[in-house]
Amino acid sequence: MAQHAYQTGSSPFTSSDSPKLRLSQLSDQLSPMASTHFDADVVPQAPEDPLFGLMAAYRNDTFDKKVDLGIGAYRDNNAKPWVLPVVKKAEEVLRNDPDFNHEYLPIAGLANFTSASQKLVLGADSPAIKEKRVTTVQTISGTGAVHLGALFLSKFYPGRSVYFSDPTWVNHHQIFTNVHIKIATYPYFSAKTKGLDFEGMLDTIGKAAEGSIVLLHSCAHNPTGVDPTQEQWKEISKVMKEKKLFPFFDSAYQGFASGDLNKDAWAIRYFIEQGFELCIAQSYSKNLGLYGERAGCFHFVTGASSDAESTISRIASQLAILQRSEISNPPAYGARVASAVLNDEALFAQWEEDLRTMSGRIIEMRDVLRSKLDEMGTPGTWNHITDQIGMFSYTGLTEKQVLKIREAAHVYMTKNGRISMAGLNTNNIDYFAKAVDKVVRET
Ligand code: PLA
Repeated sequence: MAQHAYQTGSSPFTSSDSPKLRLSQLSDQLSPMASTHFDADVVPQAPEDPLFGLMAAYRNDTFDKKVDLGIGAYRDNNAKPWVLPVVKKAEEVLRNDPDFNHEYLPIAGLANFTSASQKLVLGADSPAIKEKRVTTVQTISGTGAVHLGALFLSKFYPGRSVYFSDPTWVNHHQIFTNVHIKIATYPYFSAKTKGLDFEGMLDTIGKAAEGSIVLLHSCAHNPTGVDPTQEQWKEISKVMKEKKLFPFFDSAYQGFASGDLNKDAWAIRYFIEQGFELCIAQSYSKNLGLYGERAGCFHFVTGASSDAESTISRIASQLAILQRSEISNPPAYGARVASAVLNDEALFAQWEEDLRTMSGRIIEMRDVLRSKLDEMGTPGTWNHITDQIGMFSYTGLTEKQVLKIREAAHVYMTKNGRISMAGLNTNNIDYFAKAVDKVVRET
């Protein structure tokens, strides 16, 4: 144990010393004996998180016309966060429930939330649910689900690499690196067409080592807004089956892409029909607007077999151990809100309407932005704005242009040229389109 060399009794410095001097004197006195084995020099300064750093920069900007197109959080037409009407109703139900309390949830989470979440993503009549081949753990939203899945795979599926789309949500890299899974990438975005590089994707996936993990965005790909068509998903599935690859679906935007919860889950359900064993990270941040409540699930689905039920029980038991050591048990409030919505027919119908409101407004903003750029004859092609889907558009603006538009017009977007479409509205879209036009012509 480190020993302390504090002098007791008299003060080691006089009252006229400056606080800075006093501190340095004190540290001189302490340093010879207070040293531990911890070498602070091994801790380098880490860079600020680019996305949360961007949010802070936006907040500190006092310009009245500033535009926030950074983080993927829905905003209404007044650029304000939107509490979904269905969430307000569900919260009222909770408030009036005499049994509402703040007890711990079980390790695997709120049971009627996790079971309803399985149905939401896999479909109510999913054979995997009927055959009891699915296990679900409530997580710290989508991020926690990706992490729990990665941790589980690092322990029970070791030595495999994970393949990410290039580009992908940046946090995927950090999460899998933290659990020491090797990372590879497959081509995804074609800079030329600003659409899917389907051939490149299939080619690389087809060459991956058997058993590799392939991370797929089930819909509304982040950051590109480019999704495979159903025909393309079928081909991806075929190649992955041949190579015995393991799909890891990140489902952070179900209902947000098309406004239709079933349509947005199509790829996952198709892969399960094809007999894949797979896992899913599911988030309610965007589709229920529960960002800060951290509501989500991790699902593991095994293939059909006579001992599937026993396999799934063993997997569930191990996930529970991991969960217990990581977070003990998940946060309750968001899961209770989501559960109230998922398990009530009238609230569910209201939710579907709210989803159509959000996705509809985003689609409308895509149309308006594209026609404004076309009308101004802004150099380049802009069809990708309306071809892309979901929360984001990958504009094709270069890093230089992104920095310029921030400096000159106070428009905030990530350096890769991604914009959160929800940050646009009828009040700022004209300003934004003109700023894009200017930066494209000048930079
Ligand atoms: N997966 C993908 C593909 C995401 O885009 C995000 C969030 C998550 C998981 C995690 O979200 P959750 O933990 O809140 O469920 N992406 C955001 C925010 C919206 C972020 O980076 O944390 C984004 O702006 O990219």
